[in-house]
Amino acid sequence: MHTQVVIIGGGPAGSLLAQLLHAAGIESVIVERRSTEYVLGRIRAGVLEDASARTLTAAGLGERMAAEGDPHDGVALAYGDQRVRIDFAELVGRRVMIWGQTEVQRDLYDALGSWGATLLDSVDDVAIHDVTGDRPRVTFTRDGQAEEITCDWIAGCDGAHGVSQDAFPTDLRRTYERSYPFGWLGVLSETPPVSPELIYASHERGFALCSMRHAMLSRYYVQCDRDDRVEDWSDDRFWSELTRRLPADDAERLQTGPSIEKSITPLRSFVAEPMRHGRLLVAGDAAHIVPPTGAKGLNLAISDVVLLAQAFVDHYARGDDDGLDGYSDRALRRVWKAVRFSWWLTTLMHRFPSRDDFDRKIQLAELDLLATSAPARATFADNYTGLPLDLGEVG
Ligand code: RFL
Ligand code: PHB
Repeated sequence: MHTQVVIIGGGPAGSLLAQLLHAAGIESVIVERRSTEYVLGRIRAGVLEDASARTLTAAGLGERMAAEGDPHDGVALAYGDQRVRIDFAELVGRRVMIWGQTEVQRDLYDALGSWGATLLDSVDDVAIHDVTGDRPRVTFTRDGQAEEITCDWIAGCDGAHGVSQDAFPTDLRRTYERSYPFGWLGVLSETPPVSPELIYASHERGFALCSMRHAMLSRYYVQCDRDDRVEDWSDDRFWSELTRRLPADDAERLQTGPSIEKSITPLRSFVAEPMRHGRLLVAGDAAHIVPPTGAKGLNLAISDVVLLAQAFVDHYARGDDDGLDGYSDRALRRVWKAVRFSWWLTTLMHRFPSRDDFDRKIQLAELDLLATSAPARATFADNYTGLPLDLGEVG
């Protein structure tokens, strides 16, 4: 088989790329390690930046989001019994959209299905070959059969545990990493959200986040030890810990119920540079990971893909390779700003086991600065709702 672009990974980055390429008349094939059922069942991100929501709408994926998503004009930061509201609408004139990654993924797969995209799922042993030549190849096995696809380009959209990173020679690749000495325990419950807007809470016992999917589905997180297992956290322990970390009036309002999903995520910042080697270009979690505190991972996957799709369009439609040549540098400029914001917010809001009272005083001073300074809140709002892409929106 031959195609123009082989996309490794059918998560949000890979499936959005296939959708944008199709709209421009560029052929692609997606190879995905997991079953479609598994990909559609994953519970992950919940917050879309303004530009991400507009990108999805421009790509024809906005209908359900417009009807069922929930635009938010602000979030609250809580510490002790205090709350600071960051009013996005007033500070930067933008908003975010509460629309779960699970829904985004479903809309993407429905759209791909509607025009008959080639999405090969449940493949094994994916391997990348000849990226520095003119005719790269991807090999894999499917239903026990060895298969090969030749192509012009390979897009590595295979997430944090994929194979595309290994195709970069170690002497060409530089990695930057920070791991944090804690994780997040996330719970989904069929209860009304405690507050209409997200609450990020910094507490002596550790961080907590109150988020939601819709009026009867809440998503909550508490900071936990890196090595904790889900079995260590009964529902009772989870709710009691969450309650202790919220301001008293929120804690009183909190409605608890059985968890319908519970998982632990370790927190990590990671960037691998460059994002291109020969005819392989990587996007999304395959190139960078951020801790979920800033709600940036899915948004970065979308903004990488917007740049990448435009670069392919320029290449095929006009023979202009500036976009492909500049892809890595342009994407990384944006990535590093999101890495910085996610690291900063993680550092501000979490309890670090090795830190002392001085560090806590600095955190509280910074929270107080946010409470009392509109410019400090505006900087937060600018980063949280999403810095502009240095490329007009796809449309
Ligand atoms: P994905 O979603 O991991 O998709 C990669 C796909 O590649 C497949 N794959 C392979 N396929 C073929 N061959 C191989 N060898 C392969 N290896 C892997 C995988 O099966 C998968 O289908 O990466 P992508 O597309 O780059 O998307 C990135 C986002 O999923 C991720 O950044 C976000 O979920 C991060 N994230 C959040 N991002 C936000 O923007 N806002 C949020 O509010 C937010 N909250 C979160 C999050 C991530 C979390 N977890 C679970 C890490 C909250 C949590 C708890
Ligand atoms: C979520 O709703 O899952 C969520 C929201 C905000 C974050 C991270 C996760 O920063």
